[in-house]
Amino acid sequence: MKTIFSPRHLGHANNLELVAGAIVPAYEMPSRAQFIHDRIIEVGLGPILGPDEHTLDTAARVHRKDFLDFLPTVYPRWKEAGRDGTALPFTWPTRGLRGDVVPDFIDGALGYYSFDAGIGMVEGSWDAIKSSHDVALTAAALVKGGERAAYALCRPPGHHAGAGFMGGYCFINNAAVAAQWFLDQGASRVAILDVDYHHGNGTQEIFYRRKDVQVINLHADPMQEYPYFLGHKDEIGEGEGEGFNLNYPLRWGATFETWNEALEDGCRKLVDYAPDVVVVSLGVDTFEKDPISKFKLKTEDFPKIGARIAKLGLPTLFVQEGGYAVADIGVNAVGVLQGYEGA
Ligand code: SP5
Ligand code: ZN
Repeated sequence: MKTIFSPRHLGHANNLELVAGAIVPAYEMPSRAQFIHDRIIEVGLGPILGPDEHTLDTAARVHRKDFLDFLPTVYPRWKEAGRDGTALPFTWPTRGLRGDVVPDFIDGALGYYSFDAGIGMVEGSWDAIKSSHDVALTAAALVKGGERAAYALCRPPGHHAGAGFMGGYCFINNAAVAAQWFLDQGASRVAILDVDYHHGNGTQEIFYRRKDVQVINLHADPMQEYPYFLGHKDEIGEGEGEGFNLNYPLRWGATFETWNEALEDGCRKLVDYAPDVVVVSLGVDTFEKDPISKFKLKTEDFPKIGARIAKLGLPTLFVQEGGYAVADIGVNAVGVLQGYEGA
């Protein structure tokens, strides 16, 4: 399997986030991608290639134009305000506040275009975000070109980013952009299978009223876990999209056995949908040693996930999302891909 990867992710570094009452170094750090990169070489998964430059035209079909225009301006405006370090929001337009006016000053605009403080940006962040987007589209083109599967080693990840907001380490929704690109290239239906520990709220929001993209999410129950405000079972899609959004919320402590039952059910629904291509939002933060998660998957379980996905018999694009047990992330993420290849 070919991997698409860009060293430009390295510019998105040394940023901070707000967790458990403290400002801490962001869990979403550059070494994550480097560990995966090195593991690919170690096991000889296949060639690692750089991305081609892509315009943001496809992104503009799943994101709001004003949001895409805003992203590259964040850090320049942060500096204009006389700051350095990490650009972070601290005020959000919740119920009872105006959600329809973008404040002029950067602090207000950051709150307007985000839903949490997990989106710290530094000087090199925009370039990394753009490269991650390019990585996803370049890998998508490999699949469209006839590869059975391809791996987009994206960093930063994307599945929490909605049409008009960032959050949860995510800025551009790489998987959603890739899905839209497949449709624009002639696919009739695309399924997105999100196996990250956290609910892919952004992906759900983007496609909630659409039937051309089926969104299947396995994740920690939002009653207990981030992102808290989306990901319940009764969210099934709306209008034309009704029935095309499937959520499998699982309680803290879920083992592979429990998790795998949800995967099986999701795979059956996916096969019924008969998509032309599958986009896998591949988070490995379901791992038992993940520092911010509470599922119990073991290293030996990840290849089984890949093998099950291979059994779908569909062209597959893997898009990297979360996973924060940095020392194990390479073995686990590449384990999924090896499981796919071996099946
Ligand atoms: C892409 C992705 O996986 N994003 C995840 C964003 C999670 N942000 C919230 C983290 C909350 C961590 N709380 C537990 C702290 C344990 N020390
Ligand atoms: Zn996650």
